[in-house]
Amino acid sequence: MMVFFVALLPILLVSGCSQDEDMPVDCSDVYKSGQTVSGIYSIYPAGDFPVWVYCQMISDGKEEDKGQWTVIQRRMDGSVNFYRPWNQYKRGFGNVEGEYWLGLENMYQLTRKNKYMLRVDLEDFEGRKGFALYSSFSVDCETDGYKLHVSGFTDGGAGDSLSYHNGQKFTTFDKDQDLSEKNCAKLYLGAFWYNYCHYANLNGVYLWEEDTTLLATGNVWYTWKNNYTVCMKSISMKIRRVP
Ligand SMILES: [Ca+2]
Repeated sequence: MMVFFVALLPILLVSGCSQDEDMPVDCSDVYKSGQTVSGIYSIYPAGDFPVWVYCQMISDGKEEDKGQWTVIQRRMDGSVNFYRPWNQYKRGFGNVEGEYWLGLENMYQLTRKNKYMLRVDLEDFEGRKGFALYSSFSVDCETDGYKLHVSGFTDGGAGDSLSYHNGQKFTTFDKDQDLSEKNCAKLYLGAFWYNYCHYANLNGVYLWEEDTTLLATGNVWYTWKNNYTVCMKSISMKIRRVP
């Protein structure tokens, strides 16, 4: 089975590094080029080298979901360890066929040039689904800590666990940029735009059942269950360019 990794080394760039005008920046471009089936495609967030990404092209028919989503984070089976250092959250890691993180630098490169909306899709272990939609999503550059900007919440049943993280820098266990006197990534075994510390811990530990041993260390989204012990079976964070 072919395995695609996020942020592979540049695929042999020929003659200089000039950007081809037709290189897709994101999954919207891929879609407009005629690739309308969900799957793995290469995009060029910074214009110079390709990054593998999962494109969810299919719309659910509702106004808030026109498809053409660029998936920036995905959990589905616990196969990838998300407790990782800064450099890996910066560059991206995992397997685009399954669980992965697109990388903060790619998120910054995408959202600096165009406007994006964000949708967070969640599913629990009972098969219930919910989502949260944000009309605006962007990430600042590394020197600004990859600070998160998110606004324009619409409830898809999961409630709003992300607005609390708006304006926060990204924290990993080896880079503390949160507001707690401790390191929230170490406390909650994840990596996120922690505040003091979280309502959402989407990069937290993948747990197969409700676990109260270590409170709030799972991949929780507090406002859905009003509970820090119910973990998610699957998560996808995905963005789509808006005019
Ligand atoms: Ca801290």
